[in-house]
Parts: sequence; C-alpha cells; structure tokens
Amino acid sequence: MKILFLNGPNLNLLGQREPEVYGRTTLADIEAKVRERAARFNAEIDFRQSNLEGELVGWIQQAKGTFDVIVINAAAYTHTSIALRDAIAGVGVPTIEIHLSNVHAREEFRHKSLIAPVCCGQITGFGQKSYILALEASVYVNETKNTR
Ligand code: CA2
Repeated sequence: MKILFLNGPNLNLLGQREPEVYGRTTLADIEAKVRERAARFNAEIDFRQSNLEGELVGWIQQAKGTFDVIVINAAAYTHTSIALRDAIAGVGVPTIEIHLSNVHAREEFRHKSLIAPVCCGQITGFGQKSYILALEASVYVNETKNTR
C-alpha cells in the first residue's frame, strides 16, 4: 500500500522553535520513524511539507490513483481552509487528520477543524506518536476499505 503524508505550514520549524508545545523532534526525525515503521507493514511512504495552501490542494488532487490513504497534519489550515476540505472531499482517497498537540485542550480557535467532517478520523495529542498511530490507522482503513 502507498500512503501520502502531508504536512502544512510551519511544520518545517519543528524542533527549532516552541519546544515546550511541539517537542524537540524535527520533521525529518518524524519522517525517519514513519519510514522505519512503514517497512514492517510493507507500506510505501511519501512524506511532504508545504507552507502553501494551493500546493497542498494540488498534492491532494494528484493522490487519486497513486495513493491508498492520505495522512494530513494541515497545521493552521486545519482551522481555516475550505479549499483543503473541498480537495479531500473531492479526491475520494481516505484521509486521516492528525496533530501533534491536543488541539481540543488548546485555544478555542483550534477546537474547530474544517477538514474533520471529510476525514475518516482524527488523531490528536500524541506528539510524534500521532504519525505512527496514523500509519497503523492507514493500514486498518486500507484493509477495511470495501466494508466501510
Ligand atoms: O498540533 C499540531 O500538530 C498542529 O497541527 C500544529 C499547528 C497548529 O496550528 C495546529 O493548531 C495544531 C502549528 C504548526 C506550527 O509548528 C511550529 C513548530 C515549531 C515552531 C513554530 C511552529
């Protein structure tokens, strides 16, 4: 199976700023852990980050026919982007929303996710483990896709 991991704005700064909120692990560290674990599941990973909403929309649109599952940490766009929501709803590839922090325990503006209603599920608050949990959830979603 092929899984597309998408990361939104400012996640390229992980490990360099605000370690009290997001930890000291870099996005490259997380990617390495995801790749290591994916090998056990025989899953192929593509791992990308962009600060641009349109680029993320383009990657979601192009996922059709290439990827079995999308995992997305849309970062701040989670709370603002109708464009990402429409792209996820339109592409027909099962999508899992993830966050490092527990968005429901933070500021009220982070409690609302515009993409949650068009995703299969949400994993939030487990730090870098959210990515590993999403990998496992992707395997489950792919295995059960015909019964969902
Ligand atoms: O907890 C998450 O994964 C978030 O998606 C992270 C976003 C935030 O807007 C969401 O509400 C929750 C922020 C990503 C910015 O990451 C930074 C990392 C280091 C320094 C500054 C920002």
